[in-house]
Amino acid sequence: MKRIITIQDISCVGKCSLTVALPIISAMGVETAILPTAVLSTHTMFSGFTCKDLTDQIVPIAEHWKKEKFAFDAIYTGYLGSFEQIEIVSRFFDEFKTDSNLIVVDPVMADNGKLYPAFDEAYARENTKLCAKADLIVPNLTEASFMTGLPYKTKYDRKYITDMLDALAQLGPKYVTLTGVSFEEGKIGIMGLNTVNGEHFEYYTEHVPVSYHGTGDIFSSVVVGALTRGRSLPEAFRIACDYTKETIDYTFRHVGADTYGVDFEVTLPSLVIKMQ
Ligand code: PXL
Repeated sequence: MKRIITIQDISCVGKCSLTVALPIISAMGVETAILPTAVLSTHTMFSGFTCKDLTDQIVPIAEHWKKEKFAFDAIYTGYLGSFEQIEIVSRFFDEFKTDSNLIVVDPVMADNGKLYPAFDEAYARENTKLCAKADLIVPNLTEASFMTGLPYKTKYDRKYITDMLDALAQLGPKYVTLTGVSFEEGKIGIMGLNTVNGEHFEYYTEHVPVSYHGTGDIFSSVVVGALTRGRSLPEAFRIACDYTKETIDYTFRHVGADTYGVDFEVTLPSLVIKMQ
């Protein structure tokens, strides 16, 4: 069985980061090892959340894994909490990178033109160092704009997106994909660039006009699961776009569904079928 390691926080309530990566990637038939970077009572969009930083645990855990000779088919990072964590995770990449495994960095730090409460622009610049070591990065437009210095726009043309992809490629990853791209009212999706062959790929679904927390983490988890199971890049993004759209749609249509995160628990069987 393939095994991945995902490095991000545990937000105990709030359906994001590890509480979605673990069930989703496991359901895709991939062993999901976790390295929790912090324990929060909720994600940071709730006020008054508690946070226990676990930075001092990362190196001893990694050293133990080295002794045990554990290897990972993919290393997937999401929300990280500090400059120090970026530095330590960057060294983790050096230790656990092999010729055949895949490093996927989701530089979680911003959305809708704004940085999340815990971050500033210097943190965004620091994240570019992690992206430089990745095989694949999956920022949204806001994160891409903070990392490249290009302006954030809500109305744009294809040139704006391809320029953004080129600027992200300059950071160093092999494959770059922008999420939340929309050229047409009612449609949303991804556009990516394979820097090895210079080809672009893109995929769009219907845009359900609502926004839920944690959907980016669900999307990235599905991409990592599908790639680890041997799907091609365009296929992995198609599965992730379709599943994320379906899950947002289900949540939107069901009165009483929690509004802080989507009801991925209900749609997981459909993801399992997509992977057959
Ligand atoms: O979904 C991204 C995320 C993950 N973890 C924490 C967060 C957020 C977004 O706000 O606060 C702690």
